[in-house]
Amino acid sequence: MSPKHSGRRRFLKEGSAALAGLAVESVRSASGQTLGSEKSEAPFKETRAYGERSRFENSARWPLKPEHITPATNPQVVYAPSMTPLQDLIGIITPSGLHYQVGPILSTPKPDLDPRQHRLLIHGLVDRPLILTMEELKRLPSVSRIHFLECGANSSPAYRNNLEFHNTAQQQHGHTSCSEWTGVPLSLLLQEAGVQKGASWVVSEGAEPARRNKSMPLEKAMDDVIVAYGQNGEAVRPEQGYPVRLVVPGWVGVYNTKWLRRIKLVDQPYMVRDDSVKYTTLLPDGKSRWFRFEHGPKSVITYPSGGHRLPGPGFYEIRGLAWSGGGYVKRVEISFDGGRSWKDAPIQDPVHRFAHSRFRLPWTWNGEEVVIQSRCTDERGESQPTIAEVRKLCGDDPDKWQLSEVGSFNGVQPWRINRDGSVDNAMFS
Ligand SMILES: Nc1nc2c(c(=O)[nH]1)N[C@H]1C(S)=C(S)[C@@H](COP(=O)(O)O)O[C@H]1N2
Ligand SMILES: [Mo]
Repeated sequence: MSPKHSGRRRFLKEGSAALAGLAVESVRSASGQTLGSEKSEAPFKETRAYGERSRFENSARWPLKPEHITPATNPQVVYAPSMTPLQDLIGIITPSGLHYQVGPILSTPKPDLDPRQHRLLIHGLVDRPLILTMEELKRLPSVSRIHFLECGANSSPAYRNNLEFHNTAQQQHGHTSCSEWTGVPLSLLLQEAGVQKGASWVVSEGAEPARRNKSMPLEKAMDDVIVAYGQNGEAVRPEQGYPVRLVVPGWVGVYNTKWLRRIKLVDQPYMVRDDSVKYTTLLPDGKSRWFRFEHGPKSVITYPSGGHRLPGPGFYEIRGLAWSGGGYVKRVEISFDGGRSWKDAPIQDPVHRFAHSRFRLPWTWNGEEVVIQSRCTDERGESQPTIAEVRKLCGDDPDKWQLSEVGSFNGVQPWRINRDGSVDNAMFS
């Protein structure tokens, strides 16, 4: 029996009682009420040209208010709604309006680039420097791929200082999102420009006033990087780098330069500001690690997760997202006993490389306190460390939980379901 079907069959066996309960419940309440009226009470709004979600849907990026950020959580963060509500996502695509955001938009107005004026310059160690208009870029052969983005600071254990505001999947892990990106392979543009022999690194630069930039090795640039103008079937959103950005699959967010205006081929890492002053890891011996590349394997149960409240014992479908900078997610396991035993959770087909992948497992809650957690293994065979393993490696002080030679913190996320059905972040307790 394939894992895909075992879930459904198991539900039919274990869950029929629960569902029967639901059916009786709904018949009973329907008998006392009229069916929903088809007359709309909403004020009229013209949405025939471009639609919007139902007024009853209100999932939003977080933090919503400045008081959700305290110096204890992160003194660097300037207030702006930023993190994706992972617990509200359905499937594997993050709606563009809920994609997490990092950059100048958090403190200043977002760049407002006119695609007719915008140019992309490719120069440095190339035979034929190029200046491309957006129109020229869009005439070139293109690809569409589903990829996650994730900030290197995502899931930082330092967030524990304010658990009141770091109890949910969004608050603990919301600096990751997943879109279908469309654009031109960077390798094609570089071949067009003619890479010279001595070139080994690529510097990319954004068009915001600060001209944020970042270098990456030429090898990655020639592999699978996309110069993307499309996101989820339409133009890249202004917050995500309109009219064009880099998408660097599997690598830490900072490489994915938004509002892309310049690509320069050079013969060494350029030690631009974001290579050197920022985005470095201080090691115990006082030296800094300057370059971090791909994320490790990672997963989060999104239902039930911190902040949810289960109405009572009975059937639930455990749902979550798994992804890895190592490529495909190969396996997701779930533990219901504090990590002593693990059960495979089927992963939804098709699984995309460097993309959020959806796992689901039917489960019956007996009403007792329980800790649930998921563990991802990727195509390299790498697995997430459990918090017990993290403690063994890094000690008991979460400030020192620097797993990240590369990528963001990827320790296993435990959620505690309390007897009253409330769910809490159990990463630190
Ligand atoms: N031009 C520009 N590109 C940028 C940044 C920026 O500040 N300016 N931030 C980087 C960082 S740190 C991250 S995590 C990702 C976030 O992409 P997103 O805002 O589309 O989620 O963009 C990267 N690209
Ligand atoms: Mo980032």
